[in-house]
Amino acid sequence: MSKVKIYGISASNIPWQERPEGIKNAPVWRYSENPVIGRNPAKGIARIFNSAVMPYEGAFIGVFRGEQVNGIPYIYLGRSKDAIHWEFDEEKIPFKDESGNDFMPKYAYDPRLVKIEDTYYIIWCQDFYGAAIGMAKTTDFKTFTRIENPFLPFNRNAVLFPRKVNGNFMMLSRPSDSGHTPFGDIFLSESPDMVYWGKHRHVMGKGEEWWENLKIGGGAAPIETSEGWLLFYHGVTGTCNGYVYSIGGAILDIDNPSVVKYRCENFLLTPEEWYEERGFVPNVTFPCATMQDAETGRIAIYYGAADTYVGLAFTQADEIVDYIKTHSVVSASDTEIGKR
Ligand code: BMA
Repeated sequence: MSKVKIYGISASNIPWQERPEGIKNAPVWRYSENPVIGRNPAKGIARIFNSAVMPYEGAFIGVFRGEQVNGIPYIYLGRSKDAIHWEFDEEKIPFKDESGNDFMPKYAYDPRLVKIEDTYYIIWCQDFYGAAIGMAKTTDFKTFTRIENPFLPFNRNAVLFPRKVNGNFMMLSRPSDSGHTPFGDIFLSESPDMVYWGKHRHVMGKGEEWWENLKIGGGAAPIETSEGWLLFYHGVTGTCNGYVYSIGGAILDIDNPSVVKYRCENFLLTPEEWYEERGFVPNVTFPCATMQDAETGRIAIYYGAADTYVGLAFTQADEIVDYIKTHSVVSASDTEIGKR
């Protein structure tokens, strides 16, 4: 029984492996059979990475960033009985506009999947006269209706909260540039209706610590816990050989999520394995989803590896919350409400 309580969607059949002996740093360990999705996973798709999954009807469903063999990314639906072996639809997700007409983005990448009340939302990055956030909703994973783009370009890494807070939908995002964005902080926006977004607040900036000293971005949808919103995000540093993407952790205030209560000064996971260090873009670990089990506190983290593979890692709510709190360093810009 986990001491830290987890609220929201929970499933006891998520993948799990016990913590191996000998972990010296953060209590996060990789699935021994990683990567769970390898190269050329489906016809016409060269690589799947940076993808989001969730429990669905006793099994699992996911939205996957599929890099087509022409190099253009799109989002594909996948299903699995065990959340490890996946089958992908051959066709891209057929997005429609609100009148039911085809409405496909020019490209789409880094999808997140979040259930709020009875609706599943997919949030991704796409062209809107520049890189920006696209959104769609579905209730049955058959019909996918695009909704208004929430923000102006340039913006990436949008992550919805799994419930309304103070009566409004909440979304994290990371304003960016049109290229590889050598800067970036996480902001929070809210909306009464998923159309109009405002009350923008700064949540947290790139870190003091070297592993996240270039930019940060939201990762998995925040997990509601008795300690606050547990957020797995990515932090980036620039080296003479390019960017390195690690996974970080923070806990946001439950009623005012622009306020950071705890922020771990250490990365939770950083590229170390061959599938993280070697691929289309080396040295990338990029979380897009977690699944959790409230009873045991088990958390499964899904992350893109080297823009080529999907990796799976595990942690446990009590341990990760304790680690983040024990190693927390917050700055004034983290703990303030984020309004100037
Ligand atoms: C970011 C995004 C991610 C990608 C990362 C590393 O800007 O485009 O999709 O994983 O770069 O290439």
